Amino acid sequence: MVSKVSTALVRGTAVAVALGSLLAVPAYAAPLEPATTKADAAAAAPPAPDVTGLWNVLRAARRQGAPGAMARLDDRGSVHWAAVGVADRKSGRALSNADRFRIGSVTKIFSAVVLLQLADEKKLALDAPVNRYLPGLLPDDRITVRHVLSHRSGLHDYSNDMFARTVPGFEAVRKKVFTYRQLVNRSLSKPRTTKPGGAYSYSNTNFVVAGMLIEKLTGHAVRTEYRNRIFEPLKLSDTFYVHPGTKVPGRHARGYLTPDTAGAALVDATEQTVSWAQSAGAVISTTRDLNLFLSALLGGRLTSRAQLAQMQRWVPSGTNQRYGLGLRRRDLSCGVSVYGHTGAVQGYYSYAFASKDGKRSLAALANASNNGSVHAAMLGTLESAFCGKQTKKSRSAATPVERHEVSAPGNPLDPDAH
Ligand code: REX
Repeated sequence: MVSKVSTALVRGTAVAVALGSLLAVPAYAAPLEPATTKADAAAAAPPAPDVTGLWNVLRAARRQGAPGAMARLDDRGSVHWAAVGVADRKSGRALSNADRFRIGSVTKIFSAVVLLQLADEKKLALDAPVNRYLPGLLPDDRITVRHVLSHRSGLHDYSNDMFARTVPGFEAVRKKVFTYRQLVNRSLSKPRTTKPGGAYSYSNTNFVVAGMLIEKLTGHAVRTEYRNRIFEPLKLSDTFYVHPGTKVPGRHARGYLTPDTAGAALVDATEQTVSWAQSAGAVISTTRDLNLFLSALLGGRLTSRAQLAQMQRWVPSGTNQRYGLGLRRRDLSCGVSVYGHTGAVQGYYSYAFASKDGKRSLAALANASNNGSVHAAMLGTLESAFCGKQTKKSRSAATPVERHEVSAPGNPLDPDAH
């Protein structure tokens, strides 16, 4: 818990809480790697954070077009937080770390945790075919639960087609309610991208299948399992799954989607069902709750050690990146690795990462999306939080943007954004 707050760092427009286009996907070979590497060891004791740098990153994200940007860093009992810009462009209310927001694919960690708990309870085998639990769902009996959770199933990502045109694609589904099966059927209407267990190929379909597995194995909606297994035990009181409700409950940041046409007005995307993502991306949370969640996960308080190790069997997923089971690893420019997920749903770019031992965690938000320059800037929060102060030269070696960490037409990536 919070024992000390660095008040010197609480400044700027925002206020803090109570204490407390996708780029083309390269083909990667997908051999499983050992769970622990040299980089993991370095991550256990990261350099002191650069909080001034963190503020600068948030300001850079604003300059790139985000209405607001914020971050919260929890470091062995110290809390640093920072926020710039607005939560609501109409009212002009300042963004605050107390604001709830849509976390997009950070949801995938929650879904994976539920399934790993079910594996702990011997109700699920990671190497069993998905079709053992959901007979006839997938067209290939060789696709296993592990393949799905590591994006190696080859199931086409239906959201690529859905959002090929960003604003019309979004408006077409904003109020829609999909069944899981409808989303899987959309995927199955397209050829698969790899053979079962082949290369990493990111697809939201995988985590829709994960949601179906949770419902089938427990007999409950994912909302119930998230709540009983994670939200309530960890006292994540600002974390919700409201699908198919369209509102973010309570105090929240509004989310602004950047149209593909340069210069077009931002679209307020706050209200939507997020039914297109559900167990792949529909959770709502805060920076505080995300830090609590990742610290608990990496600290071994949500699964057995054995399942946490399964979660961290990595496959290459991009430059300086690996994917485990619903978990990303990013290898930063200073040699430290961090563990968590990025998120992108319309209007919200989110970031939730922690050190190997979970004792340092960083959650950040920009209330913009479909803006690659904002995203590239926000990745700098990880460098500041886990690499500390660096020379300009070492920063220029920072990790580049990956697929599904999105670049928008008309918004070229800004190499200086860090
Ligand atoms: C959906 C389109 C992108 C967003 C997507 N998001 O697949 C998942 C996610 C849920 O959070 N992925 C993250 C839209 C990044 C991850 O897995 O790390 N883009 C937008 C477009 C582009 O419509 N045409 O930026 O809001």
